Amino acid sequence: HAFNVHAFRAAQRAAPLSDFARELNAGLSQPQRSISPKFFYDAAGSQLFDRICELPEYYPTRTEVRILTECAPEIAAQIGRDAEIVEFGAGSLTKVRLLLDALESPRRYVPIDISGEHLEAAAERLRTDYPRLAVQPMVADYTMPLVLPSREKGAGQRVGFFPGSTLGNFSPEEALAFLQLACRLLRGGGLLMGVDLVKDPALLHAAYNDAQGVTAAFNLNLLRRANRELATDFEPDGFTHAAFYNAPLQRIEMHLVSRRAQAVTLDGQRFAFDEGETIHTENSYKFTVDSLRALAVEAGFRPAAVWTDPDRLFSVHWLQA
Ligand code: AVJ
Repeated sequence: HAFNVHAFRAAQRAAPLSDFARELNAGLSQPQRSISPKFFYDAAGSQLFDRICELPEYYPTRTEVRILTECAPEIAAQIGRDAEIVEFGAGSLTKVRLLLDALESPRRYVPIDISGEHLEAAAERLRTDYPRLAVQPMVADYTMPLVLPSREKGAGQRVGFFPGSTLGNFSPEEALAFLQLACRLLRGGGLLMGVDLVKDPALLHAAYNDAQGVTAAFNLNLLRRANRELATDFEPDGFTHAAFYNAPLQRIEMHLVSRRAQAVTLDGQRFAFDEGETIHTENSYKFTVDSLRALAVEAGFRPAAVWTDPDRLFSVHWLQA
């Protein structure tokens, strides 16, 4: 176990320049400025995201939870007994409980996350609630090749779990690359993945432009985080939230729009913004059941079952590896 939470934290403390500083600098230097959505999730951002999941307009979380709950017996039948679950990008480890509750004698659970901060505490709570389950968190970047603990003797299928439509944050090329890696890792087992579906753009628009402004606060938190961690001097009211559906590319785009001509300093470097110039902060791709299954085939999977809600807002796929 070369990668463990404590070693990672020690390495983080020693890091001279954070990933955030480096990527923000690179992102602000491009003609279309951008920053990866992975930086949304500091403590404040994670809290705002939890509030997004409760919003009346934000249907994905509650719809996926409903599908996982209602279809759990069918999902469990596909997976079988003594399974080993590997979750890609595990946050608070709540959705996996729906799966664990439905499975017969799940053996091992390996939540993989780039941030070890809350992983060990969440793992400990899970150990308390599932005393027969071996919970083995890994701090790693799951978009890079990684080595899983070797399979236990007599274990059932190795099953990847990738809920929340996180796949939608990847470009089509990145999504294919991730699925290819996952397919290799899960050979002989499968991937259980939740993805958001293409739908009426008005519903999509509402989900990312909520009336209470929580999504706006989530987006703007990136600038507050930069001010907190990197001592940048973004003015809190200098930017506004923008989110729209890019129909040809089947994705929601989120941006931060400069309200006026202004300049920001990062690491002694000055970045000038025109009025209306944007920082692209997120893509959230939407899929059809068929487009997702075609992508999975391209990555080497055999798409098996798919579950959706009656309104076809969201989908959960069982892809055999
Ligand atoms: C966690 C990437 C699935 O795209 O819907 C929610 C993030 N951004 N509101 C999404 C998000 C704005 C979310 N994902």
